[in-house]
Amino acid sequence: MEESPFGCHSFASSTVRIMRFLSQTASKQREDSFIAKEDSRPDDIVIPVMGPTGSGKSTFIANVLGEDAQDKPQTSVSLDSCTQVVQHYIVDSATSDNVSNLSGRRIILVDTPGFDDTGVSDFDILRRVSAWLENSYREGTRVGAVIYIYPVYPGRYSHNDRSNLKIFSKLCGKNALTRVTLATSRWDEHGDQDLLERREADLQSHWRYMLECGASTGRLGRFNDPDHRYSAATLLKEVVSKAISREQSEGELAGVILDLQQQVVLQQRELNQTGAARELKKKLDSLVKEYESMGDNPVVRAKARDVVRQLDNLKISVVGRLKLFLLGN
Ligand SMILES: Nc1nc2c(ncn2[C@@H]2O[C@H](COP(=O)(O)OP(=O)(O)O)[C@@H](O)[C@H]2O)c(=O)[nH]1
Ligand SMILES: [Mg+2]
Repeated sequence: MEESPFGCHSFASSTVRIMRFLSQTASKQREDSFIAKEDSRPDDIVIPVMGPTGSGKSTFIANVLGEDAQDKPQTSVSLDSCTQVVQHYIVDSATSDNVSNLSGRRIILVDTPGFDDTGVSDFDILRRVSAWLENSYREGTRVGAVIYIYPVYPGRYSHNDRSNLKIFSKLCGKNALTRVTLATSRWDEHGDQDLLERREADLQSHWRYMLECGASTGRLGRFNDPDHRYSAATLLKEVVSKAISREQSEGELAGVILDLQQQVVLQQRELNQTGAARELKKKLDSLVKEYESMGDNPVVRAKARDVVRQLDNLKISVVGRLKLFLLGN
């Protein structure tokens, strides 16, 4: 049999290889996707949606887009995430039945993979988000608002949750926090509203710094309840109207430059020299300590190896350290 360009002999294995090659190419393209200048409008309101895996980011975007949308994000049915690339979805409020009255402007919702993903390392996630923000910035896109989704449903607010929020906060930077909405999801999942409200108050005490710096809060449920209190469209309208009033008070359409964009594009820092990456390094350092205290077994060893690999990626060079010292955080 003639050898195929992919160097394999059987049709079945060459098909598998071609598929794998195509999917790698596709995921590379998607990973590096951004809003090209010719596709963007100066008054687009760009909103990255972030938060832990499984918190409901893709569900929120899918609900905004509506059932009939042809292109919408996949949501996960297990703890494994579906969203491993950064991808944007356009909501045209002039034509959408779901979200009318948004001044007829286009809203661009950016779905992102969350940290603590089962299949992708935190470092890779930060790299992907950073690449998206960097490329979009270079194409002239400015962020109008940022939504961080976290489940309200009772559970311990862990050290990891705290670390992830710190990475997020550093990624935005203090000046951008007035554009941030910290939204709790899963308000439909528990009958006891008082309990959920106590849980929300507890979460807000963990988020105090960001709230004191001007971040807002919001609520989400899976279903569009009859009075739309927790619907995706209601949250989006709140976020967009805040972004528009901020534009009006600042007198221009341009959104905000996130600290990560400032550091990577304007200060030309390597990713590992950014504030967000330094926060990630702290998280990984404390994970290594945790694994050390768990004793030796194959699972812990595999996890520790993965974390050490990420720390290797984050190694800050001597030049980098000097730059950080001179530039501050
Ligand atoms: N009950 C309920 N389930 C939700 C809500 N938001 C998301 N989910 C479910 O949680 C799972 C993870 O949601 P997904 O949007 O994929 O999370 P992501 O990883 O943040 O994108 C899916 O099974 C969703 O149906 C919510 O507000 N209420
Ligand atoms: Mg998702």
